[in-house]
Amino acid sequence: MKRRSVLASLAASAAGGRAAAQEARQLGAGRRAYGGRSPEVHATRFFGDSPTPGTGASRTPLQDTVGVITPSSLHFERHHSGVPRIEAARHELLVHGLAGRSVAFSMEDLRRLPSVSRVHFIECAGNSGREHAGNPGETAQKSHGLVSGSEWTGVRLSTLLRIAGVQGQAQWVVAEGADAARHSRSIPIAKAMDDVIVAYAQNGEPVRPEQGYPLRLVVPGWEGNVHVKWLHRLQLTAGPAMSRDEAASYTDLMPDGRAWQFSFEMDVKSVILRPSGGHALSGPGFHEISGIAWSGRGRVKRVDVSVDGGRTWQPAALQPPVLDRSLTRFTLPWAWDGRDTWIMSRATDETGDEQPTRDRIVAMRGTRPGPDGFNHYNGIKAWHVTSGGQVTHV
Ligand SMILES: Nc1nc2c(c(=O)[nH]1)N[C@H]1C(S)=C(S)[C@@H](COP(=O)(O)O)O[C@H]1N2
Ligand SMILES: [Mo]
Repeated sequence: MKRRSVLASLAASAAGGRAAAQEARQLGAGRRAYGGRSPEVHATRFFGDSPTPGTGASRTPLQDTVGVITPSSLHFERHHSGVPRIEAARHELLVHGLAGRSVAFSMEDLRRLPSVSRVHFIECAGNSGREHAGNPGETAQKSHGLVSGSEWTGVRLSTLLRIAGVQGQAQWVVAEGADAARHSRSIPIAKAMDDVIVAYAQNGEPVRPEQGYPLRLVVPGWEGNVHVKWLHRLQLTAGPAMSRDEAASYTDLMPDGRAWQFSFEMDVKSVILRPSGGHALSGPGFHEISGIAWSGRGRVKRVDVSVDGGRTWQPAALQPPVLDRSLTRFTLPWAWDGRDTWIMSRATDETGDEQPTRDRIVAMRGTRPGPDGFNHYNGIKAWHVTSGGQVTHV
């Protein structure tokens, strides 16, 4: 859209300003030792009932976020046996197995080691699976809210493994959490030595309890389940542990009855967040389309947006920073003509992988009954904009 027409349509739609200068002046509130958000802001995580307390997930209100960092209080949660209460002063991380020697690191030990800070997304493998099943829910939060972005700070896993020493036969690292489920996942040694972070901080403060306080694994680009929270043990092994979470669940059933195992990387995906399901456009004219794209295989290279139901596509702008295996914000100026339409986004990552249509995924993987659909579903997401400006899911 040309700049002049953007401004013209905005000027036409903007309401007359109120005389700010005439508002009464009064002394503001005092200082606070720990800040909170404005009482006018109400975005919350969403969760339904769950059969047992402590299990289940809560979803990030993506439609209320901007940029690529999710406020820690709104980071999605997924836990299998609740949030354990852990005292950092007494917490230890044991590295053992096919190591040169067993080492128990205290939190203080970890703080003394060289640190890194990286911005990465974490996404549950089940995120947007209900799109596949055909019942995604009406908002972006319900359909795609099991992904969040944070800056994670901690020690490289490779640093800890080098300190403990890695025996020649060690091919895997089994990470275990201190929660009642003793959640554990196996990670190939090559990934462990590459970019995995043992994180003690998130967005500038200690990791939140729901995110794994005092210590969690961050495994850039890989399915959320591998990012073991409340991390207390790392065992070097010759083979994978075949734990419940990598054998019974987090495998991907194919139409022929066989299953994919260890589908670690999250595929390229995107979703338009503004406008998205539940929003109402105030009228025809200028609206910025804004959304997020991400890939577990590297940086997002491009995002194309269609505002005519997929007939034509335009390249969206990628808002810096565009980081490796991080949420990436895209925007497109849009002059809505007021007519009924469908808007959708299609991301491509730096490996050349392009987000597929739902039809293509269904052709490859079939459909099966069940409310939650498949893991690792990354189809193109469309929103319906009615002539009245209501935005609904398709
Ligand atoms: N110890 C432990 N780690 C865990 C889990 C768990 O239940 N226990 N859930 C996993 C799953 S399935 C996901 S998707 C991510 C979610 O991380 P978050 O709750 O910080 O968003 O944590 C993973 N790590
Ligand atoms: Mo998950």
